[in-house]
Amino acid sequence: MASKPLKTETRGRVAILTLNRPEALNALNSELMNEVCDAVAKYSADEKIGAIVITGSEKAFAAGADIKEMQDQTYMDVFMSDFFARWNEVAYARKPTVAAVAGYALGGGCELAMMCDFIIAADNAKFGQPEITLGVIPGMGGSQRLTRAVGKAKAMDLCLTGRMMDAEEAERSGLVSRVVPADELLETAIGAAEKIANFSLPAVMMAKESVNRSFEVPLDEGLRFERRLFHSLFATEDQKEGMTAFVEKRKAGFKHR
Ligand code: CO8
Repeated sequence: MASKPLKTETRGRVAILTLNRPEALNALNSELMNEVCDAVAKYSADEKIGAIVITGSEKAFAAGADIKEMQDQTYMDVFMSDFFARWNEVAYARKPTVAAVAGYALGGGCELAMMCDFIIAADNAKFGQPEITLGVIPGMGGSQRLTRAVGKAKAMDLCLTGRMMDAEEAERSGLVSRVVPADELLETAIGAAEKIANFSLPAVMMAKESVNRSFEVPLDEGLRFERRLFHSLFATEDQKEGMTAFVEKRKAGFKHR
């Protein structure tokens, strides 16, 4: 029996989704998309889970959308099925998501990582949007999220030449939040997720929503949105607990986790 293309496990309040198609360097096919999106929906709705880590193998986070699945598709096929639109569900997850990237994160793999709230990279990670070498362009956000993350010059360079950038360049460019040795990647990502998962969940979700909002609206609207969310958190017990714990010089015990 073929092994499952996605492995899922939980550690405390963290769900870990591991892309598992080693024979294809975790190329993203429709089955894997559905499994990842189902898992993200399931764990987002699970009150015992406070954060989700998405990872791959040491050789590849994901080497792109599955070229063999796409090869013979026609315009009508991809248009009528709105091919791969479902991946957006990862970007719209309300619970925080962390991408732990080792090895190749190319094409759809880079785009999936960018749908997560932030990326922690192993020192062997390689990012790129090589679609141009296949006669197409990025289709899951590569020309949009990458440009917002690294700016026009670098995004154009990557999308037009199809070259890869290593972890050091990715961190320098603002695509990844941290680079760690490959053998520490998963523990670092789970540690970050665990930390997030133990804060007040409404505050975490609002922080995520507010940062994401900055990409959608003018500054003044974004500032107003942030301020209103900030005000609303004073309706939570966790605001009282967090501030009282600080004043009493003890660790906060958040209730809404
Ligand atoms: N799709 C399918 N199979 C793949 C893919 C892929 N993206 N990448 C690797 N594989 C397979 C190979 O075919 C090979 O299988 P087999 O042994 O059966 O031939 C196996 O994985 C191992 O790969 P290699 O032998 O090539 O391994 P190397 O270590 O020599 O090379 C590379 C690694 C450099 C990563 C190389 O595999 C490569 O270039 N892969 C393709 C990278 C790429 O072009 N990715 C972009 C794909 S297009 C895309 O992602 C578009 C997304 C947007 C879609 C949204 C639509 C709306």
